[in-house]
Amino acid sequence: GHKGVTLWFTGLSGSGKSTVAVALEKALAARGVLSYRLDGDNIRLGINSNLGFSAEDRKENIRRVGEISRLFADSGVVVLSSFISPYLDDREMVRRIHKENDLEFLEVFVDCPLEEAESRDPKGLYKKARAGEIKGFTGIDDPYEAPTKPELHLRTDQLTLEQEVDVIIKNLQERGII
Ligand code: GGZ
Repeated sequence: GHKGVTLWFTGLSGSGKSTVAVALEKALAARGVLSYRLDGDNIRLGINSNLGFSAEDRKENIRRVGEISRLFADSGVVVLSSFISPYLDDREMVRRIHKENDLEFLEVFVDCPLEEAESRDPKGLYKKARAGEIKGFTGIDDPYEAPTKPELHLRTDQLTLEQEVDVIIKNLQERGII
Protein backbone atom coordinates (compact mmCIF):
# COMPACT_ATOMS: atom_id res chain seq x y z
CA GLY A 1 0.00 0.00 0.00
CA HIS A 2 1.01 3.64 -0.18
CA LYS A 3 0.05 6.98 1.28
CA GLY A 4 -1.49 9.88 -0.54
CA VAL A 5 0.85 12.74 -1.31
CA THR A 6 1.05 15.77 -3.56
CA LEU A 7 4.14 16.23 -5.74
CA TRP A 8 4.11 19.85 -6.79
CA PHE A 9 6.13 20.47 -9.96
CA THR A 10 7.08 24.12 -10.36
CA GLY A 11 9.19 25.66 -13.12
CA LEU A 12 9.20 27.73 -16.26
CA SER A 13 7.07 26.99 -19.30
CA GLY A 14 9.05 24.40 -21.29
CA SER A 15 11.13 23.31 -18.27
CA GLY A 16 9.78 19.76 -18.47
CA LYS A 17 7.17 19.65 -15.69
CA SER A 18 4.50 17.79 -17.64
CA THR A 19 7.02 15.51 -19.37
CA VAL A 20 8.41 14.36 -16.02
CA ALA A 21 4.91 13.96 -14.57
CA VAL A 22 3.77 11.78 -17.51
CA ALA A 23 6.86 9.56 -17.25
CA LEU A 24 6.50 9.33 -13.47
CA GLU A 25 2.84 8.38 -13.81
CA LYS A 26 3.90 5.41 -15.98
CA ALA A 27 6.63 4.35 -13.55
CA LEU A 28 4.20 4.52 -10.63
CA ALA A 29 1.53 2.55 -12.51
CA ALA A 30 4.13 -0.15 -13.23
CA ARG A 31 4.58 -0.44 -9.45
CA GLY A 32 0.84 -0.62 -8.85
CA VAL A 33 0.67 2.91 -7.44
CA LEU A 34 -2.35 5.00 -8.36
CA SER A 35 -1.48 8.54 -9.40
CA TYR A 36 -3.36 11.38 -11.00
CA ARG A 37 -1.97 14.28 -12.99
CA LEU A 38 -3.21 17.84 -12.82
CA ASP A 39 -1.85 20.52 -15.16
CA GLY A 40 -2.80 23.66 -17.00
CA ASP A 41 -4.15 21.63 -19.89
CA ASN A 42 -6.87 19.87 -17.91
CA ILE A 43 -7.51 22.59 -15.35
CA ARG A 44 -7.39 25.87 -17.25
CA LEU A 45 -9.87 24.57 -19.87
CA GLY A 46 -12.33 23.42 -17.22
CA ILE A 47 -12.67 24.49 -13.62
CA ASN A 48 -10.32 27.47 -14.07
CA SER A 49 -11.50 28.59 -17.49
CA ASN A 50 -12.37 32.01 -16.04
CA LEU A 51 -8.75 32.71 -15.03
CA GLY A 52 -5.94 34.40 -16.96
CA PHE A 53 -2.32 35.13 -16.10
CA SER A 54 -2.38 38.23 -13.88
CA ALA A 55 -0.72 37.74 -10.49
CA GLU A 56 -4.20 37.65 -8.94
CA ASP A 57 -5.52 35.02 -11.38
CA ARG A 58 -2.40 32.87 -11.05
CA LYS A 59 -2.86 32.97 -7.26
CA GLU A 60 -6.49 31.83 -7.56
CA ASN A 61 -5.47 29.18 -10.11
CA ILE A 62 -2.92 27.79 -7.66
CA ARG A 63 -5.27 28.04 -4.67
CA ARG A 64 -7.99 26.00 -6.41
CA VAL A 65 -5.52 23.47 -7.77
CA GLY A 66 -3.98 23.22 -4.30
CA GLU A 67 -7.39 22.40 -2.81
CA ILE A 68 -8.10 19.83 -5.51
CA SER A 69 -4.67 18.25 -4.97
CA ARG A 70 -5.35 18.09 -1.25
CA LEU A 71 -8.64 16.24 -1.78
CA PHE A 72 -7.02 13.69 -4.13
CA ALA A 73 -4.08 13.19 -1.75
CA ASP A 74 -6.52 12.66 1.11
CA SER A 75 -8.14 9.86 -0.90
CA GLY A 76 -4.77 8.07 -1.05
CA VAL A 77 -3.71 9.05 -4.55
CA VAL A 78 -0.20 10.20 -5.53
CA VAL A 79 -1.05 13.57 -7.05
CA LEU A 80 1.25 14.99 -9.73
CA SER A 81 0.47 18.70 -10.06
CA SER A 82 2.39 20.62 -12.74
CA PHE A 83 1.94 24.37 -12.73
CA ILE A 84 4.40 27.17 -13.31
CA SER A 85 3.25 28.55 -9.93
CA PRO A 86 5.75 31.43 -10.16
CA TYR A 87 5.13 32.94 -6.73
CA LEU A 88 6.74 31.65 -3.53
CA ASP A 89 3.76 32.79 -1.44
CA ASP A 90 1.28 30.86 -3.57
CA ARG A 91 3.30 27.65 -3.31
CA GLU A 92 3.61 28.15 0.46
CA MET A 93 -0.19 28.50 0.60
CA VAL A 94 -0.57 25.09 -1.07
CA ARG A 95 2.00 23.60 1.30
CA ARG A 96 0.03 25.01 4.25
CA ILE A 97 -3.27 23.63 2.91
CA HIS A 98 -1.65 20.17 2.95
CA LYS A 99 0.12 20.48 6.30
CA GLU A 100 -3.06 21.69 8.01
CA ASN A 101 -4.69 18.48 6.84
CA ASP A 102 -1.74 16.26 7.80
CA LEU A 103 -0.96 15.48 4.19
CA GLU A 104 2.49 15.18 2.65
CA PHE A 105 3.52 17.85 0.20
CA LEU A 106 6.71 17.65 -1.83
CA GLU A 107 7.82 20.63 -3.87
CA VAL A 108 9.75 19.55 -6.97
CA PHE A 109 11.77 22.32 -8.61
CA VAL A 110 11.91 21.52 -12.32
CA ASP A 111 14.94 23.65 -12.93
CA CYS A 112 15.96 24.59 -16.44
CA PRO A 113 17.76 27.76 -17.58
CA LEU A 114 15.50 30.19 -19.41
CA GLU A 115 17.72 29.98 -22.50
CA GLU A 116 17.17 26.21 -22.67
CA ALA A 117 13.39 26.42 -22.09
CA GLU A 118 13.17 29.19 -24.67
CA SER A 119 15.14 27.18 -27.23
CA ARG A 120 12.74 24.23 -26.77
CA ASP A 121 9.68 26.49 -27.19
CA PRO A 122 7.33 23.56 -28.05
CA LYS A 123 4.27 25.79 -28.49
CA GLY A 124 6.04 28.86 -29.91
CA LEU A 125 4.92 30.90 -26.90
CA TYR A 126 8.36 32.35 -26.06
CA LYS A 127 8.64 33.58 -29.62
CA LYS A 128 5.27 35.30 -29.29
CA ALA A 129 6.25 36.74 -25.91
CA ARG A 130 9.51 38.12 -27.34
CA ALA A 131 7.52 39.66 -30.19
CA GLY A 132 5.17 41.30 -27.69
CA GLU A 133 2.20 39.25 -28.90
CA ILE A 134 1.80 37.72 -25.43
CA LYS A 135 2.15 40.10 -22.49
CA GLY A 136 3.17 38.99 -19.01
CA PHE A 137 4.86 35.76 -20.04
CA THR A 138 6.74 34.05 -17.21
CA GLY A 139 10.50 34.48 -17.57
CA ILE A 140 10.18 37.16 -20.26
CA ASP A 141 8.20 40.04 -18.79
CA ASP A 142 6.71 38.33 -15.73
CA PRO A 143 8.55 36.96 -12.67
CA TYR A 144 9.48 33.43 -11.67
CA GLU A 145 10.45 33.08 -8.01
CA ALA A 146 12.62 29.97 -7.74
CA PRO A 147 12.06 27.67 -4.75
CA THR A 148 14.53 28.19 -1.90
CA LYS A 149 14.02 24.85 -0.13
CA PRO A 150 12.36 22.37 -2.49
CA GLU A 151 12.18 18.73 -1.35
CA LEU A 152 13.46 17.78 -4.81
CA HIS A 153 15.55 19.71 -7.30
CA LEU A 154 15.82 18.43 -10.88
CA ARG A 155 18.18 20.04 -13.40
CA THR A 156 16.35 18.98 -16.53
CA ASP A 157 19.09 20.36 -18.76
CA GLN A 158 21.60 17.99 -17.12
CA LEU A 159 19.62 14.80 -16.40
CA THR A 160 17.85 12.38 -18.70
CA LEU A 161 14.13 11.84 -18.26
CA GLU A 162 14.89 8.33 -16.98
CA GLN A 163 17.28 9.71 -14.34
CA GLU A 164 14.70 12.26 -13.24
CA VAL A 165 12.03 9.60 -12.76
CA ASP A 166 14.57 7.45 -10.86
CA VAL A 167 15.45 10.29 -8.49
CA ILE A 168 11.79 10.86 -7.66
CA ILE A 169 10.92 7.16 -7.25
CA LYS A 170 13.91 6.67 -4.91
CA ASN A 171 12.92 9.73 -2.90
CA LEU A 172 9.33 8.46 -2.52
CA GLN A 173 10.69 5.08 -1.38
CA GLU A 174 13.06 6.68 1.14
CA ARG A 175 10.16 8.64 2.57
CA GLY A 176 8.09 5.48 2.86
CA ILE A 177 5.42 6.89 0.59
CA ILE A 178 5.59 4.03 -1.92
C1 GGZ B 1 3.08 31.79 -18.61
C2 GGZ B 1 1.46 31.09 -20.11
C3 GGZ B 1 1.07 32.42 -20.29
C4 GGZ B 1 1.75 33.44 -19.59
C5 GGZ B 1 -0.18 31.19 -21.56
N1 GGZ B 1 2.74 33.08 -18.74
O1 GGZ B 1 4.05 25.87 -21.92
P1 GGZ B 1 2.62 25.85 -21.55
O2 GGZ B 1 1.88 27.13 -22.08
O3 GGZ B 1 1.81 24.66 -21.84
O4 GGZ B 1 2.56 26.21 -20.05
C6 GGZ B 1 2.14 27.53 -19.78
C7 GGZ B 1 0.78 27.51 -19.16
C8 GGZ B 1 0.92 28.02 -17.71
O5 GGZ B 1 -0.23 27.76 -16.98
P2 GGZ B 1 -0.14 27.52 -15.40
O6 GGZ B 1 -1.54 27.27 -14.93
O7 GGZ B 1 0.87 26.50 -15.12
O8 GGZ B 1 0.41 28.95 -14.89
S1 GGZ B 1 0.43 29.52 -13.40
O9 GGZ B 1 0.89 28.44 -12.50
O10 GGZ B 1 1.36 30.64 -13.42
O11 GGZ B 1 -0.94 29.94 -13.04
C9 GGZ B 1 1.94 28.21 -21.15
C10 GGZ B 1 0.60 28.88 -21.06
O12 GGZ B 1 -0.06 28.38 -19.89
N2 GGZ B 1 0.66 30.34 -20.90
N3 GGZ B 1 0.05 32.47 -21.21
N4 GGZ B 1 1.44 34.73 -19.73
N5 GGZ B 1 2.47 30.77 -19.27
